[in-house]
Amino acid sequence: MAHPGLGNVSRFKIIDSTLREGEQFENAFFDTDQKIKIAKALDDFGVDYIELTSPAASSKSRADCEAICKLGLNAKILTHIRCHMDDARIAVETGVDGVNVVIGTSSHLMSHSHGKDISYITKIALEVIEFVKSKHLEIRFSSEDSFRSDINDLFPLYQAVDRIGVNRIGVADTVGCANPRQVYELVRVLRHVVSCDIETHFHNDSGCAIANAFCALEAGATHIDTTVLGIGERNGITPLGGLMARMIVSDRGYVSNKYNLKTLKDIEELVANAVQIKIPFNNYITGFCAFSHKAGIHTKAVLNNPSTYESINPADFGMKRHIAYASRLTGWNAIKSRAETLKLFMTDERYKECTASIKAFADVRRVSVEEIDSFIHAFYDAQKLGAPQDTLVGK
Ligand code: AKG
Repeated sequence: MAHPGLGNVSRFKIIDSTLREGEQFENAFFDTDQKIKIAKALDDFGVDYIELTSPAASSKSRADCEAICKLGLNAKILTHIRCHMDDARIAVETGVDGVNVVIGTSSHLMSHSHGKDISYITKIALEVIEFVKSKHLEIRFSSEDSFRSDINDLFPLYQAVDRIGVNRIGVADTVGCANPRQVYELVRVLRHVVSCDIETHFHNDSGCAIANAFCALEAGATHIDTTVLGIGERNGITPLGGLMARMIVSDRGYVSNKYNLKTLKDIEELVANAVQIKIPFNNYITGFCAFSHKAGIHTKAVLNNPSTYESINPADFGMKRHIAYASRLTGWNAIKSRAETLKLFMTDERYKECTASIKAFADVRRVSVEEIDSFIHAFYDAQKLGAPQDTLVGK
């Protein structure tokens, strides 16, 4: 149950929709085996809900939904359907724990998609909700394109479904146009308009999907929709890993006790392989340079205390930080650290001389880690033999 007036940054739930919204990603085709692996991995990670494609979409979708329901996962299984009795009748037969119902409420969708007006929407919503409730399943009602919908339509509709005991209402930024302030305002008011839980779904077209999810929680939303790597229609929705990155900075205890964070990379690789994409270099947490430090000023401080330039501890996610030392920006502390790792101990003066030579070398062209390691070795050996240091530059 929600706590009106208080943010839910420390008690949110995740509805992962990789197997629904994610199936709408351009490259996605999940066979049954892949869906089961992904569902199990998400369950192991600890997501609260797994949302599946409507069983009305195709016969395979229905069979896969039934198969996943039989796995006996800890996560609750939802299926996502149109606000239509035909879909609802199929959904309740699949073994799901709950049904996520959606219908467009913006003038764009009412005019150009389903063609129904708000009084029809209210009537059919109530009918579908009563029906699903009569089967003792969880039911959520969402207004697609909420941020371009008229609040004079939206609020009475939400109130009507709340009155008959819907478990959650859904707020969806279907076209990714909302900004964090708008999200905060809408959810804050809604928090006082309905007593049920509030689920939110943010597309990332304008780059606000994570920030919007965070602001929704601050304003009192209870559930956030995610997908692994953010895959979904167009450029997708709030990514699971990105949400974890945001939330662990706000409440490390809640996030690290509740979710099995060390499995994030494996889940992302599983999904990336299934949809034939590479994990982006700048991906939250798992991107190849997410915990790399390069400039001399940064590496010196991080070697002293990582919190100087890290807001997230990579170890929380089973990741490692990386000190880059093969560049013209390298500082002597990084070279000293590397030399000590190689068991090549020198005086600080020597490390500084070695660094000056390395910087001169790396100023000319791109250099590799192996080259710098041999350089440190040569410098170490030469100093033992008493060779002049400047003879080493560029060798
Ligand atoms: C969207 O509006 O983008 C959806 O995918 C549906 C979201 C919902 O059911 O709340």
